[in-house]
Amino acid sequence: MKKTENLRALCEAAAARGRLVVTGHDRADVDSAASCVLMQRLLAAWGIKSDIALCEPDGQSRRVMARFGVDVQALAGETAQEDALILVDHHQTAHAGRVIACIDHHPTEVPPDFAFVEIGDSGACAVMVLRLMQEAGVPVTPEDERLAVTALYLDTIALKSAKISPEEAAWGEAQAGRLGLDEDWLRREGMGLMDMRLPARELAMLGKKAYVFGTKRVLSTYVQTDAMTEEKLGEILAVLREALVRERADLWVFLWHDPVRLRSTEVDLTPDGRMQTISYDYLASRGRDVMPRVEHEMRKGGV
Ligand SMILES: [Mn+2]
Repeated sequence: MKKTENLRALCEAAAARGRLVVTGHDRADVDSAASCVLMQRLLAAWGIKSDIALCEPDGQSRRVMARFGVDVQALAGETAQEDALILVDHHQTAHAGRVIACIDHHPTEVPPDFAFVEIGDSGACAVMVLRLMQEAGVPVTPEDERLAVTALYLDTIALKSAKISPEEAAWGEAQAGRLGLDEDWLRREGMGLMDMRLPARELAMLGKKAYVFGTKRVLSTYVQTDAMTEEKLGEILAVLREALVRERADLWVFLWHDPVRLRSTEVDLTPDGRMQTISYDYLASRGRDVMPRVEHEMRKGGV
């Protein structure tokens, strides 16, 4: 059976039995929100009813999705034990429900065992969902394409992250032009430079994600800035050391990306007070470059 027919059959069966919910990762970003919206449009084109449940959508997703007429706050919600879930933009969940499918772009050594699993290498999950719509032969509007291309810019630090291939970056730029997207705005939003006058306790918690690798729990946050100082970094690390112990994690991976100088720095903190710093002479991708190495180390039992 064709891949999309398999997905359709699974979703039809699940929706006939109860609620079908599409959900992105916690602290949903633009890519998660856009992936949910496009997935719901694919399901609707198939005549399948679904709900979207976003967990704690971030400020950028609220701001950006509003431009597409989507109120992400209205899509915020919880899942229940009896729900059937489609995970987009992630493949591990701590939320209630039975996962029937996942579409994601975060590589892992141990792919999940759901009825439908697609883990690809696009710079944005929303682009993967757009491709599914095209493969399924359902109508794709320029607005759907604009949404996917916007997610691509914002999930790849304006097409500069190592997680996007040169071919896809060129494709994204060409599509932005063809679709009449405001590229200056995309670049600014994509770089997402943070105001470093914000308190360290806020800067330390941006883009927070939790990972489970075997028995180990890893937390990670990052900031995009061209103005990190020794002093600010010291304050941020102090906040993280406390949070690491409080949240009983085995490792905290903090990254700061400098989209202007095209560099990333990773600081790994462990509960025993040790710290490891890794410098990248490019914009490293958390999902593509950093977490696969961390996953490998954690599953081996070391840090
Ligand atoms: Mn993503």
